[in-house]
Amino acid sequence: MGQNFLKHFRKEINAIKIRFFLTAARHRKLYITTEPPTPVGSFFHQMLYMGSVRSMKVLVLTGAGISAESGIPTFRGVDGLWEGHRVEEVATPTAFDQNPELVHRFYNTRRRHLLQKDVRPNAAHIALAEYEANHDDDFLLITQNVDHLHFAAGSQNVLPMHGQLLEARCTQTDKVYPWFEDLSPNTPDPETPSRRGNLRPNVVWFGEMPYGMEKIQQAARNADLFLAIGTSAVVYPAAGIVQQTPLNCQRVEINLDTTPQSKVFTETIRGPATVEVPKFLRRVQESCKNTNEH
Ligand code: BJW
Repeated sequence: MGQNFLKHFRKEINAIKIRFFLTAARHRKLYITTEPPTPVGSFFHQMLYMGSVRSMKVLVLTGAGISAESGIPTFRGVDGLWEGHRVEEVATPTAFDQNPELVHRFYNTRRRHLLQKDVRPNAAHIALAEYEANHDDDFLLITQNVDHLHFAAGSQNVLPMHGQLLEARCTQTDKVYPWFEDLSPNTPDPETPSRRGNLRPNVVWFGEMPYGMEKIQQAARNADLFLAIGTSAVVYPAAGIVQQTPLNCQRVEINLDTTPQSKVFTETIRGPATVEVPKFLRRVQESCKNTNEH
C-alpha cells in the first residue's frame, strides 16, 4: 500500500510540474509566475515563485530501443551479436583499418535492411514528430540511432549524434554523400572515380567524437524536460547527458528495463516505446489543456 501511495504521489507531483512547464509554453513561451510555492515546495516551484522568466525547452534522447519495434535489432539485447561479434569489436577505427571488408559487411547488411519497405517509423517515432509539430516548445531530438526513422516520421529538429548509415563520408576530405548502396574497399570516389577506397559509413565509432557535442551540452544545461527513450545508458557521452540537465529539469526515462542511469531520473516508465511514448506525450498534452482551462 505504502509503495502504491508513493508511486501515485510521485506521479501527481510530476503532473503538476509538467502543467507548470506547459503554461510557460502557451503564454507566448514566456511566463512570470506570481503564485506562492505549492505545498510540494520543490526547487522547481521555488524557482517559479522567485519570478523566473523561462521558456519551455524539451530535450529528447533516443536509442536503439525506440526502433526495435520497427524491426531493427538493438545492440545489447539477447540477439545483440552480429556474426558472433559485439558492436564494440566492429564499430572502431582500428577494426576498420585492420579488416575493412568485415566492417563494410556489417554496415552493408544493416543498410540493406534499413532500405526494406517494412522498416518504417513506429508509433513512438510518430508521436515525437507530432508533438514537435503541435507545440511551440523549443524542441531538440538527439538520436544515437543511425537509422532514418525519426526523419521518416517527420521530426524536424533532429541531431543524429552517432551519424547516419544512409550516408558515406570521404576519409580524405570529410565530405558526406547520401548513400544507399553497399560500400567496399574498392568503391570509387563519387567525384574522382579513379580514387578508390576512401569512403566509409558516416557513423561514429568508439574513440571518435560524436556529432553536435556543443549543441547537446548547451541543450542539456537548459532543458526543462528531458526524455530518454530506449537507450541502455552505457555508451558515453550520450549516457551522461542526463547528468548535465539542471536540478529543476523533469527527467523521464522510458525503457523496458532499468539502466545504470535510472536513479538520476525523476520518473522511470517501464514498457515498450510504442505504447509508453505516445501515452506519456498525451499526458503532457492533457496537463497542458487542463492548465489552459484554469
Ligand atoms: C526498449 C525496447 C522497446 C529495447 N521499448 N525500450 C569509460 C568510461 C566512460 C566512457 C568511456 C570509457 N571507455 C571508453 C569510453 C568512451 C566510449 C564509451 O562510452 N564506451 C563504453 C562502452 C564504456 N565512447 C566513445 O568512444 C564515444 N566517443 C567519445 O567518447 O569521444 C570522446 C569524447 C570525450 C568527451 C566528450 C565527448 C566525447 C563514441 C561512441 C560511439 C558509439 N557508437 C555506436 C555505433 C554507431 C554506429 C552503428 O550504429 O554501428 O553507437 S556503439 C552503439 O551503442 C551505437 C549506439 O548508438 C550506442 C548506444 O546503444 P543504445 O542505443 O543504448 O542501444 P542498446 O542496444 O545498448 O540498448 C537498447 C535499450 O533499449 C535497452 O536498454 C533496452 O532495454 C531498451 N529497449 N527494446 C523501450 N521496445
